[in-house]
Amino acid sequence: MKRILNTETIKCIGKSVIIKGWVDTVRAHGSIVFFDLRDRTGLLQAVAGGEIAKALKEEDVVELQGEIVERPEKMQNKDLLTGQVELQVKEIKVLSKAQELPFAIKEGMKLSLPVLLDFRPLTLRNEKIKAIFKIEEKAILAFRQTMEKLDFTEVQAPTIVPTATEGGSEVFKIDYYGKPAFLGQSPQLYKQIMVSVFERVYMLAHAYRAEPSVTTRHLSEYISLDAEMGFIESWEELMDTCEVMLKNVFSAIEKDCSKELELFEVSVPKIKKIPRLKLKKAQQIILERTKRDNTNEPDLSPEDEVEICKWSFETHKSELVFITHYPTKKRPFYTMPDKDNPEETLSFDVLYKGLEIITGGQRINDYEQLLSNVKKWGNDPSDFEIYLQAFKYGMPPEGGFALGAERIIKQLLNLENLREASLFPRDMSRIDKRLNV
Ligand code: AMO
Repeated sequence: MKRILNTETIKCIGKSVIIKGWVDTVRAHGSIVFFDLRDRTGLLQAVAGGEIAKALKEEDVVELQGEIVERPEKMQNKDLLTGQVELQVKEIKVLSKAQELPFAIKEGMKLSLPVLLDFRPLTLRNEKIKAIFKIEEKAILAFRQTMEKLDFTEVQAPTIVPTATEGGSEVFKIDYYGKPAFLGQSPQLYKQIMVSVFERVYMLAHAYRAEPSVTTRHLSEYISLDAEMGFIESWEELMDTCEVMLKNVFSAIEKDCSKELELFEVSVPKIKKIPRLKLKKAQQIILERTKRDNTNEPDLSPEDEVEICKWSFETHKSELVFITHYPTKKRPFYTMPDKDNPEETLSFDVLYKGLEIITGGQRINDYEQLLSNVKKWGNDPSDFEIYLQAFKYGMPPEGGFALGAERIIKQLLNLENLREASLFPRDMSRIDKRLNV
């Protein structure tokens, strides 16, 4: 007999079946044991007697043979997909015995963050924690499908690179055959090069940032969903593309992950037109609302990001907002200055419920201008030789953006810490094991 999945059992009343999975919860009633069996489709109640059943413990992996029967009306569980039936077990094969658990997996997100991460293989088995990554999978898939539909080509970028790209010192240096190299802070330079090949490209990249402090919004390694497009008519086209992508990502999550969203008691934002405002204007609004004067700052502080999102929601019913025209001196060398005011750039961030989830903008596509900026930003052009080649030999007006996968999920699900949205987070004090405790 071939194994069937738990959710298939509802069509098998009266039939003999084999199912396999993990023992989720065990409830002994005298000589009878009730337990839920978990497989990739969900839970199924099983009822068994005998010594093997009595010895079953949570997380044991078993193969069960038995008959699917309909539960009496008042014993049916409406909250469970298979709640109408149960398996009357005839034979139990233990495929793998689990050791005593350090905590009940049901505790899930109630566990402290260090425990959540120290026991990741176990805590990921929790229904709600698992849901985070089901939603993340859907977000990434929808990103990919949207870009494909918009005629972008998927490409892969190396992550061992000769130089930092995003400015700042947040870069991991590695020993590369006795020579210095770095882990890529972003696939930025490669996606730009690839515009000169395919016009429109996207990538699901891993990006590395040697963030010097532990915050709830930074990881040392994160998933960067990158897109870059050539022959743009205006830099606003980039924001239009972002909007389409976000709309698709959220509606795919809503369509395919309703059960998972319910666990978090959240719904996806309904995106129509995301408000767009210049950084200076945003700072003015924040000053008026809070009396906090950050009008001379080159960026928004975390509190300012929260405040401007509140404003966006109150005045435009939008949980997301574009902030544009960040100062030239604070953006990476490749960012296109606004020709009406070269102190500002044609760049943007998307903030969602108080946190930046996307950065993007138009790039400098003129070779001489780019070369001069590489030097102005204190870099050695020879480190950028391959990159600059693409511009030397013809690059159309272009731009793009990158979405932090963990960040959008954190914000959607109201998670307290970005680490909760990363399967195996890397931070200052952790590479699977704790480094400094
Ligand atoms: P930026 O550095 O703003 O821009 O990064 C883009 C997006 O990546 C996410 N992100 C992070 N997520 C988790 N941990 C971090 N340490 C971290 N750093 C960044 C954020 C952010 O919005 N090359 C440009 C993008 C572009 O212009 O196309 C870049 O990397 O969601």
